[in-house]
Amino acid sequence: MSESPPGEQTASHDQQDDGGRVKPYPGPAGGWGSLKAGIGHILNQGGTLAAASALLRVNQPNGFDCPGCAWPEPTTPGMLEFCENGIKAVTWETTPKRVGRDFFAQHTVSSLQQQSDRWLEGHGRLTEPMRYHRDTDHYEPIPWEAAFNLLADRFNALSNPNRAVFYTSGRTSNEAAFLYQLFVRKLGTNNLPDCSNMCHESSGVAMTESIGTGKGTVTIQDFELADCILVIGQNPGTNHPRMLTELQKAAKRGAKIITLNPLKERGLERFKHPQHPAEMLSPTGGTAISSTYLQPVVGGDLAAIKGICKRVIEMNDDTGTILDRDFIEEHTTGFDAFLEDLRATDWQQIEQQSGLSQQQLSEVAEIYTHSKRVIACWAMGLTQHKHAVPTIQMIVNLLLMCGHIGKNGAGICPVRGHSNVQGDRTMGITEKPSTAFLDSLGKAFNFKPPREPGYNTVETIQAMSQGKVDVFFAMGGNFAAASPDTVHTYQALQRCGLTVHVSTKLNRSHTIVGQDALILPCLGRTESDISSTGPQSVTVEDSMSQVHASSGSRKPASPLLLSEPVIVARLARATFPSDTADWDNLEKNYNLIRDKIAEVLPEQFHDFNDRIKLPGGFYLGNPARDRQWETATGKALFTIAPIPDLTLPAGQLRLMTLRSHDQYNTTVYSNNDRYRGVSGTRKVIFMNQDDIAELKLHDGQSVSIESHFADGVQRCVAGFRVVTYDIPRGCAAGYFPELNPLVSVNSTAVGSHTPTSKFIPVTLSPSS
Ligand SMILES: Nc1nc2c(c(=O)[nH]1)N[C@H]1C(S)=C(S)[C@@H](COP(=O)(O)OP(=O)(O)OC[C@H]3O[C@@H](n4cnc5c(=O)[nH]c(N)nc54)[C@H](O)[C@@H]3O)O[C@H]1N2
Ligand SMILES: Nc1nc2c(c(=O)[nH]1)N[C@H]1C(S)=C(S)[C@@H](COP(=O)(O)OP(=O)(O)OC[C@H]3O[C@@H](n4cnc5c(=O)[nH]c(N)nc54)[C@H](O)[C@@H]3O)O[C@H]1N2
Ligand SMILES: [Mo]
Repeated sequence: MSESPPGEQTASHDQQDDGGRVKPYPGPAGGWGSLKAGIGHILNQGGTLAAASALLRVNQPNGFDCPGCAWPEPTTPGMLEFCENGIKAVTWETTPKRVGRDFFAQHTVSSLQQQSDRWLEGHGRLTEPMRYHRDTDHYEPIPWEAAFNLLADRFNALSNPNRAVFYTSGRTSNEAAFLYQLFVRKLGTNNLPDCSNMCHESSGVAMTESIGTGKGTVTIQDFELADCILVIGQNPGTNHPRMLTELQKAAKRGAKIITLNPLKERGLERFKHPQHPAEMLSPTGGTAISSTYLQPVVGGDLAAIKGICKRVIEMNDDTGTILDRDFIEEHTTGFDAFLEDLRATDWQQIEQQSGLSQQQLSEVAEIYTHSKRVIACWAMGLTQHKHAVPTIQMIVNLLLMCGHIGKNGAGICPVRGHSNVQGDRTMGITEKPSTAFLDSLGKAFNFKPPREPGYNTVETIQAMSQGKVDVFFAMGGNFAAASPDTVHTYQALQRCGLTVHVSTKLNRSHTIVGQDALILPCLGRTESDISSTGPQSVTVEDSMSQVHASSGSRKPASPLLLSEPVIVARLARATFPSDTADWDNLEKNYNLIRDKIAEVLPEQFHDFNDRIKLPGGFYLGNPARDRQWETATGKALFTIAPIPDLTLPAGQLRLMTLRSHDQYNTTVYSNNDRYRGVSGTRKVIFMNQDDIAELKLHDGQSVSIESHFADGVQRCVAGFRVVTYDIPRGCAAGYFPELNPLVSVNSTAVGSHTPTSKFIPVTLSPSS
């Protein structure tokens, strides 16, 4: 049996985790609850006026991009363009609390390991570079120059550049990401795993094969025209709250919103806009968002969507007018085989595997076929499954049948997570770069980039655990906590010679050290970045391919912080003293970085420095939106996939891991989850009351949870409270990252290698 990961022992004694209370939340999403929570959070972080003034610059033309999610800003932003969870992200960064050298002198790393994620990050901003000393078990200050020289020595001493790995989290700006991948490729490796590998990788793989682009085809304006919006496996009320504004406008206009989600998520039921006074004062319970709300079983979406497609065909058989025959003829291939496969699929199998009835799915097909402009949105509820890629491709099939890609008001919309995760990929943060990108990069910087593909996140963990990695370097994020298989991942990181984290705040990953370890503290989004040539701004790309500038204005949390681009440039100068790239000037003037980006990616980034001056920035374009299909056949592809049999042995449940309303990935703001009615604890497992009874458990009981994967490794967590919830039978839910010890690193989505953190087969037993 695997032992509890560090932090686990005290998480239950954490003064904030008091065992918890559960009381259903009666209100709509947003509303007064949201306003109260936002203000409460500002006060809790001890920043009153400072945080409030920073908020006035969120998502404004001359301000900074909200470090929350990747949902785009409207073309003419209102004065307050942020949400409750944006407030949390901003105040978390602008906190007056500091983790200085005294803090590290006080706490050994072993003692920090015992603290919860929330305790670690809650201590505030990092202030100076630190190096781990194994003999004292403390982090101690190290000057920047010494840190860069140490890194340069390690990089130059590698027996093979592929023995170093460079992770990126999606908050990193375009400029930092571009320099970072350049440095890494000059070193000679494509080992550039990123958080996308655990996130929307499945969407990219699926869409690239089907329609020739890995990015969504819609823009924010399309939401104003759509008459039907599907929201599948996504919880926007918590994770993309500003999306509710668009959904609310659509619902008020009479557009149909169809939700597929095993859980009843409050934001998809009702919403009251906290920044609209008239609405706030009205006694009604807000706007109803979903016109149809179906609760498939966890993992049942491929079957459900295939059922909808099948019904569309049946309806077309009756009338002959439903399919867009001209579109299918001109723009697609594979339709006949797709049709044949749908006809051969029987309803009984669809019902069994989706957990939905033929009638429920037929009703969706009815709405779909009566709509002129359809958008399909999704997020982690689809991407983190073994069959994620064919499931997303089935959504593409559904839209292609009636020509809903490449016209205004319609299209596909994978809603991204981190605020610049999409931009990082555009800048070349990927372990599998295209030949065209490498050719262009090599030409612009006069070198031969490595061609061999690198490690993705899961392969990184496996390589580290096999002793194949000497240096693990992370640009942001919290690799140890966010990755699957916590115990295994910790051991893997501990086998590295050196672990390095560029971070704003102390987190779990800093406590899981290699033989040697460094923490390099950096500026955050909200802070001013001033070089010898003047104030610098960076750029980001949102979920809908809009690129715009982001400029912080707050005084940095410490005078010793460096920006991410500067950290990379100095690292490169130390590592390659006679390199031909002009790192010195690139670091002083980010316009020069953007000129180089324009040189490497001229089609999308020509006149980059001029175009970011436009209000709202500029749109990168999307070939599929223009019905240019950059696929092998030059057409969009209908794909076929059998419905997987996901039946589990008796007694096992399908556990999905989710975000609470008060967290940003591994950053936990509080132990409350307002819309789900939980407060005071995160150690819960949401279950159907009939399953609770059948397993002879009771609500409020403390249980151990064990997962069951084909690799046979035993994985277990203890002390989780059973909570009765509106969730289909056989399904359960709980929070990430507390449940990550249960996710097998060996269970990944076919084709995208994304860990299957939304489908964990588990059994429960009463905790002793
Ligand atoms: N405030 C806040 N904002 C965030 C984040 C955050 O942690 N906090 N994280 C950011 C990041 S990186 C990301 S990727 C996004 C994540 O955004 P989401 O994908 O919305 O995040 P999750 O909490 O993982 O929620 C997944 C949703 O899918 C549903 N679901 C799970 N399994 C299935 C299934 O099999 N089928 C269907 N149909 N539904 C399913 C769950 O019930 C849940 O509603 O949010 C981003 N924005
Ligand atoms: N079981 C399970 N596991 C999951 C998921 C799930 O749904 N279930 N979701 C997956 C998904 S979608 C994602 S995206 C990953 C997230 O994985 P990561 O992106 O690696 O994790 P985060 O928690 O977002 O990273 C938080 C840390 O980023 C640092 N940080 C914040 N702002 C900045 C900045 O401006 N610069 C720098 N350098 N550092 C900064 C802070 O130190 C903070 O502690 O987790 C994945 N893991
Ligand atoms: Mo994500």
